[in-house]
This record gives sequence, C-alpha cells and structure tokens, in this order.
Amino acid sequence: MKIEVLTLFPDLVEQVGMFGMPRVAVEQGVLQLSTRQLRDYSGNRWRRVDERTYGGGPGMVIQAEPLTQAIDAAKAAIGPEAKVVSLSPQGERYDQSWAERLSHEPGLILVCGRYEGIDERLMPQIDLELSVGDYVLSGGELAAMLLVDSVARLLPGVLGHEQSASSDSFSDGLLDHPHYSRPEVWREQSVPEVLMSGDHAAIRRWRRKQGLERTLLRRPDLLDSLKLDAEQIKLLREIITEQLHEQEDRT
Ligand code: 4GO
Repeated sequence: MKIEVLTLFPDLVEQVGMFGMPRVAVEQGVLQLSTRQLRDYSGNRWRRVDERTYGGGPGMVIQAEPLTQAIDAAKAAIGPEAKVVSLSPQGERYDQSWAERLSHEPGLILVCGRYEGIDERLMPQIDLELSVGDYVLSGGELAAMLLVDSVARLLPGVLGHEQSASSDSFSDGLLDHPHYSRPEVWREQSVPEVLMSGDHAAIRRWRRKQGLERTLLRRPDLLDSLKLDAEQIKLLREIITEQLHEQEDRT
C-alpha cells in the first residue's frame, strides 16, 4: 500500500514510519510512506500557503490552489486510484472498521490542514473526511499518523502472530480481555487460576467472557451495533446475573 501525506510538517509525519509496526511494514515493503511539503506548491517566493479568512475574524485558511496541485502531484506519484482523505473534526468518526477497510486500498493521500482548516472549495477533490475523535488538534498531522499506524499493523505479514490482529480489542467489535505474564504471583496478586489450568476450551471461554464483561461495564455503546453469537449471549446472561448478585451483596 502507498500512503502519501500532504503537510506543512513532513519531518513530524515521517516519524511514524520510523518506529514499531509501521516501520516493520515499511521494511517489509508492504507500506510505502511518503510526505509532500505543501509549501513546495505555494507558487510564491515566500512559500506561503495560508491566507486570511473571508468574512473576517481571526485565523488563517490553507489555500485551495497549492493543495490541489499537491494532490495532483501525489496522484501522479502513487497512482490516480488513490483515495484522498482529509482529517478534520467534521469528518466521519474513524474506528477499527475504517482501519480494516482502508488497509485494502492500494493508495491513500492524507491531507493535513493547519490553522482554521482548508478552503471549502477544495472539498470536491476530497473523497473522504475522517475524524479520529471529538477533540481539536492544531493540525491534521497527528490524526494522519494515528491512521497510518492503525492501518500499517493490519497489512499482510506485519503482525508477528497472524492471530494477533484477530484477538485485539475491537477485532470482533468488543474490548480485549485482560492479559497476564510472569511472575505467577506479583505483590500478593496471583494470575487467574483458569489461565494456569492448561484447559484451552475453558481459557477461551474465560477470555470471551472477560472481553464481554469489560465491554458491558466500560463501553456498553459498543454492544448496540453488534450481532452476538449464541455463546456470547449465554455469557452475557451469566455476567448480568453475576452483576445483579454483586449489586444485592452491596445493599
Ligand atoms: C483532525 C484535524 C482534529 C482532528 C484537526 C480529528 N483536529 N479529531 N485539526 O481528527 C483543520 C485545521 C483540521 C486543524 C486540523
């Protein structure tokens, strides 16, 4: 997959390809990550790409012309089929299912705004507007880097264990179960017995139940849009019964 990031801060964005799984993806050749300096398309000798906003008020806007030229250059470089994605708080909420969908794209061009944003007349050239969460950043770069990281780890051959991605949080739309490692007892706290039992069916069931319980207690909103299987419904009934008993014990 080819990803090109259009930005005023290419040095910042390049960091994402230098560590962890995005780095592995780059080294294995499944990810080609490049950046493009918007100022190179300013068309003026001051390399300015921002202007005051019409209608008045504070703040600057990234102009349409340098951006459109940068998009055209990026398409020429990585392929005309690349999806143009802009990162902004007005976008559709980015989540794991977006990461999975985007990981199948041959190319992505990520547009990073700064200041108050980009000139609205550029919008017809944007295929997709995404938001990484309900908060404001000073630029789209951190959002773009987050997208690159979450997509890179899904590319073929990047995760050590092929299984790992499918047992992550959100892979089935639920939160992950807890994890434990050595030592068996740490500061008087031991590892749940079932994990030491060697009973793989029991372990699998315990993990599914823990993932469900955490989701119910911490992120019940995630359950709304899910189609649970028969075992999950059974486990959820057990969890709710247990929660009710704990509630009674407290009163
Ligand atoms: C993206 C970009 C927040 C997000 C941004 C987000 N803030 N939640 N800021 O994904 C245009 C100028 C947008 C600054 C940019």
